[in-house]
Amino acid sequence: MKIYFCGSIRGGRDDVDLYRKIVQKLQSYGSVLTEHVSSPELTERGEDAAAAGDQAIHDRDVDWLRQSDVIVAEVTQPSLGVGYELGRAVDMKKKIFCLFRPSSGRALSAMIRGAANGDEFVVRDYSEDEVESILEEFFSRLKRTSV
Ligand code: 6K6
Repeated sequence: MKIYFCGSIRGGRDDVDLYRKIVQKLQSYGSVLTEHVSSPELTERGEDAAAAGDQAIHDRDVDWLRQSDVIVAEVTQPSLGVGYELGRAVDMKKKIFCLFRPSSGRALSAMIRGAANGDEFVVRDYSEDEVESILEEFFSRLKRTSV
């Protein structure tokens, strides 16, 4: 299974340790195309971004989105890029799982929460200590419904 993980980069790297934990868990279910999103070396400013070029990053990421079987997004830290990826993924009719932490004190965008339909697009409120069990639950349901 190919998994596309979305997390904030230029939107802010406050949750990078959590992204790492999520990506590690996701790797037990398949290959994570966007492992770099969880890298502590990747900062908001991203010197390597200049080397690759934004257009190359965009085109590669959209191509990976197309290839992926499932999208998992940590959406607590608002990010234009994550919102864009989710919009493109909806259009591609991908299976999407969004994770949001209400303990952040933030309110999730209506364009994300309002897109949830309990089937292809799932939004789950959670706390950090539940992250592994929530992913287990999601992937076991995914396996049941895709066989
Ligand atoms: C690195 C540091 C700053 O900018 C970069 C560029 N590098 C990126 N490399 C790979 N994927 C990226 C990059 N920038 C954004 N993305 C994609 O958009 C990722 O898949 C993330 O899920 C999302 C983050 O968007 P922003 O708007 O928070 O950067």
